[in-house]
Amino acid sequence: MFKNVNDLTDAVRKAVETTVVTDVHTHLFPPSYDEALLWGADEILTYHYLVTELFTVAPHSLTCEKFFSLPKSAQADLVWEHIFLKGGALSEAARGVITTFNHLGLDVAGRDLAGIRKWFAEQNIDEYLAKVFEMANIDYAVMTNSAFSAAEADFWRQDLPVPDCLKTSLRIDTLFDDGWEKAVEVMSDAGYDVKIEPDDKTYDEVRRFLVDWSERIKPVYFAASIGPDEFAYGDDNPFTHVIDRAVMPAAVEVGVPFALMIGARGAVNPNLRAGGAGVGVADVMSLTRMLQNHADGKFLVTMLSRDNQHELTVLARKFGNLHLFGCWWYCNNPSIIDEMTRQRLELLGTAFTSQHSDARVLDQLIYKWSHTRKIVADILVEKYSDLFAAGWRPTQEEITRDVRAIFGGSFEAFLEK
Ligand code: HDL
Ligand code: ZN
Repeated sequence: MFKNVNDLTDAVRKAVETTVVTDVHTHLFPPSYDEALLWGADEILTYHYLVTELFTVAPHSLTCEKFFSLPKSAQADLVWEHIFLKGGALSEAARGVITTFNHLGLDVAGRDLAGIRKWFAEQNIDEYLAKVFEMANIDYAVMTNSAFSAAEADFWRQDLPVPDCLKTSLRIDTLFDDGWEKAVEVMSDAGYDVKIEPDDKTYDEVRRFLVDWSERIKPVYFAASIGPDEFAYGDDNPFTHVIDRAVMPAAVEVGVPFALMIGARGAVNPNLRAGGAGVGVADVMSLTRMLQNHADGKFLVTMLSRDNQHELTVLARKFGNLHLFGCWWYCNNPSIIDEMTRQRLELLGTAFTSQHSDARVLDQLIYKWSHTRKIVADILVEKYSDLFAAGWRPTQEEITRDVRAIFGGSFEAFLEK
């Protein structure tokens, strides 16, 4: 039993710092997947968040076309010059690079990019991957594995080694909206009897395609990113029919949740390529109808607009088959992580997953989790201090239990539900 609030808050901070996290959504790949796994100074500096920031300050003469035609190291040099040396590195994505280099023991104060690059060049990726997971204290990360990518299908056909710290998800965005025709082509080429104008047989075949892929890669969940305007469930439209007649029946058959990432407005500025998407407010009533119609299914949800968060969190109180995760993308900034985590704790207790890294570059795991742990620690110190002041006496075990819950424990309980 803690004698005073100071001992309690020290225990809370230690628990947040030392509890293992499960990273429920990333874009990482196994080292055996060739260059698909991004890592090192030039990749972390050309993360699409930083590239888009570069174009907010770069000279007009630097067009996207010119930039993307440069070698990766020259692209990184431009980001380093404009965002870090001339810009002050104050954005979350820039500060993250500094945090990562610092945690790796690299010469950040000296701004020695050449020396930093040299250090990365000396690393062995298999050992470095294990080192990064250990530094970030992550038990496993869930990858993004597209069911409609030829490279992905080729990788899984070869049965190449995948470290235990990486698990799969089945990414199915292509089934929706303007991807449908490509999805039909991929499934048809793979021997599934599907038509552009879907009939009952087509929906059954889409379901079989998803089940077959699931048997091959054993995904933790199905996943899709859906735009704010496209997320229109419940009307007599293709989106609703694919969900009702193929995706959810397959997810229930396989026994996995459907992870919906809602609100990315695609290609607002296509010139920025991966960084070109914006954000839009989506209709939470669409999700409500989906939950009402699929009580036998389970849904993991994160939304991109800050404006959607309160309504979504209240909805999570109404449906036991809905689990919220992460402060996604444009919400993955301290000011919004703080607001969202407080709101979720105050409305849901520990029945949510506080964060995911969305890491595209291996090294990012270090900063994405270091930054989040600090914010979560400050919030939990406040919440436990309020409880202590009201006479509640949490034990060390209970604090550890609660921290683990929002760092992956509740996610795993939801998967087993
Ligand atoms: O669709 C997604 O999974 C998003 O996370 C996008 O990949 C986005 O580009 C991203 O990396 N956000 O962090
Ligand atoms: Zn992502």
